[in-house]
Amino acid sequence: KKVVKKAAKPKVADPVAATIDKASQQMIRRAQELGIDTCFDRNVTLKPCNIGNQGTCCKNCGMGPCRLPLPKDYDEKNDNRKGICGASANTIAARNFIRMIAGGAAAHSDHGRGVAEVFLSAARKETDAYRIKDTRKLLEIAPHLGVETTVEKDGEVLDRDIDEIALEVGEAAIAEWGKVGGELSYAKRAPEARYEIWKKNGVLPRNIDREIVEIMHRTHIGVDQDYKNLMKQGTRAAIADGWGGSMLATDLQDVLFGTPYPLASEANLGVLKADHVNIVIHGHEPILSEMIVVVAQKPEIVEYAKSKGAKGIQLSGICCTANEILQRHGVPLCGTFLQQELAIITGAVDAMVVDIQCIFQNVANVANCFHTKLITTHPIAKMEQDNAIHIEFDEHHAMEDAEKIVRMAIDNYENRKAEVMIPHQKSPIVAGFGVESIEYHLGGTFRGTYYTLNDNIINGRIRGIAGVVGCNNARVKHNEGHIAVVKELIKNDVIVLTTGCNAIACAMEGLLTPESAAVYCGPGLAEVCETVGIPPVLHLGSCVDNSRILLAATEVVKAGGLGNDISDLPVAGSAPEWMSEKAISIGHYVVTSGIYTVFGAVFPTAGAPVFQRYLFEELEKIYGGMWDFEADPIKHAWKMIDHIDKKRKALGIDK
Ligand code: CUV
Ligand code: SF4
Repeated sequence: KKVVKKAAKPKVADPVAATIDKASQQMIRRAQELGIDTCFDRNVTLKPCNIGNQGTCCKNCGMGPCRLPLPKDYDEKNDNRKGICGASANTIAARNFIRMIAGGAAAHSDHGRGVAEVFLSAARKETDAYRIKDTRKLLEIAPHLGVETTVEKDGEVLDRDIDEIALEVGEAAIAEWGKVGGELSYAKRAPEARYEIWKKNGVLPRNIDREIVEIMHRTHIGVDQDYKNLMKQGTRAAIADGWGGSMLATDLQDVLFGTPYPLASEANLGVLKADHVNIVIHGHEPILSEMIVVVAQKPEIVEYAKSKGAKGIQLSGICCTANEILQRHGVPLCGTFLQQELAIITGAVDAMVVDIQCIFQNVANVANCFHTKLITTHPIAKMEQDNAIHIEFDEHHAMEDAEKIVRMAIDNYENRKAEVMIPHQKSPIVAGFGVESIEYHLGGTFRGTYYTLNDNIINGRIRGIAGVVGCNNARVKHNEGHIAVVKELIKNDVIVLTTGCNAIACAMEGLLTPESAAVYCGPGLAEVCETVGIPPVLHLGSCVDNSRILLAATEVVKAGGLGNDISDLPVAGSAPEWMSEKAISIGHYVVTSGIYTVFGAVFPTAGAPVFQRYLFEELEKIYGGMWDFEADPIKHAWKMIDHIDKKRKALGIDK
């Protein structure tokens, strides 16, 4: 008898279970109607490997993969799991963990290096497109790189020439990646007590590249097989990222493009406009996107768009590039990491321009179903699909390259075919905060008046500070964790500093407006926000701008009254929906800078409980900060609040 099998209907995601965002739900449904798969559908069909998930699968040599899942009857005293070479579960999990740090630190730091190179060519006046814009910031960072800003002549102290300073800063900055001897210059920007802890524990970075290379060496088969010693190197590379590669990226970007100050904009897919040429910029480096912003505003380019029947050009961003051009120009946020495919599904994107990091290869496939041009721009980030157009962006012809890209998008406007469907959802936002503007908005200093941050923490109106950051992760409901954690924190008077995709999630939810304070905050935080007119959730920029959080914490320490190290502050960190290696590097430099940090979604060390306990408990004894994991967002927030209360008590400022 012939069995006729009905073709199984492809399994797809339930849009309402996949995301809390209505606009995204609509686009997931739309994609399914059109038969185009998105990450939400692939999450249903592609299940993660349970052993890899636990962090105990090793494939560092050709005898593996050696897989060491946690046994059901796990007994810590008799754990004799080992790989062919004898590597223990702790060794394997620690090696995997610090390789993630290496990946993350490399990504941030290579981004920083790219900025430093452009900075140097701007300082050498080799390019017209980039100039030293923010001289105040330049003068502020110069001393930290050993560059004098004044010169003594005949007993008189004179200001040095700005161009000379810029050149020396550029050269000193580049050297941070590979100098021979010495230590990371910016390590001394941390509070003195913090620097001493790093020094005592032998984790002061020598230079940025070396620490990453040494991770690759030490995790090769048969080298470092002591999880504590492996983590020391992980710490050194993470500090080199946070206080080095990332901080230099932020500083040099601020000098080149301007230090952000608060400005208004909008967020979510509804920022796309049906009657405009839509260019979506996605990735991380402002080097490219800054030029696109400039070109898209040129009158002749706008005229050109109009000549093709469009009303104008609408730029918007995805991922951290979005945060960069938002904070400096008010360009609206199109969406988070998980909305990159959905933006194209609208049928209204004439070009998606990408550079580096967090770009799904599948955007090329989705673009292929529409008229959308997918343009890669970076020599280290191309795609195999034929429809991906590569226009290499070079700082020496930056304007020409940007103009070519924008014109290509404009020319493509008339090719729109599929019915355009743009969700109407978008939220007003205020973004662009930083150390400078927090100080400015809260009394012009950190301590001494009714308005300042320190005084409000001491008097208890603000219970503490939380840094809530990081990615989205298709394994958990899009934005649910982000929003629940942040709302619980502000409800309990904890002010939130945000970056990355958490910042975009908060933006979409309307939490980045001063008006949201009255709706969502506890009475103390609401009072502060209403008095000074700031949102309870402050958008500090992209992932490399987590360095702004480190510096804000440092300023709070230096202003006094709250102990003498970052680990004394009522502060906690969180990444509710992390997924990238960069998030692990960030988490670890935050922890080793003295901040208790909770991750949601999954944690990649569950298969090695002893090693995990080292991260979650033992690290506190060394650094005053430690890791934790909590998938439930309310419990997650309360772990942070409890830690904040513990610190308040130790400071003697508990109510
Ligand atoms: Ni760099 S790293 S998903 S874009 S925050 Fe967003 Fe932020 Fe994570 Fe990527
Ligand atoms: Fe297995 Fe050791 Fe090779 Fe890892 S390094 S794959 S544990 S033999």
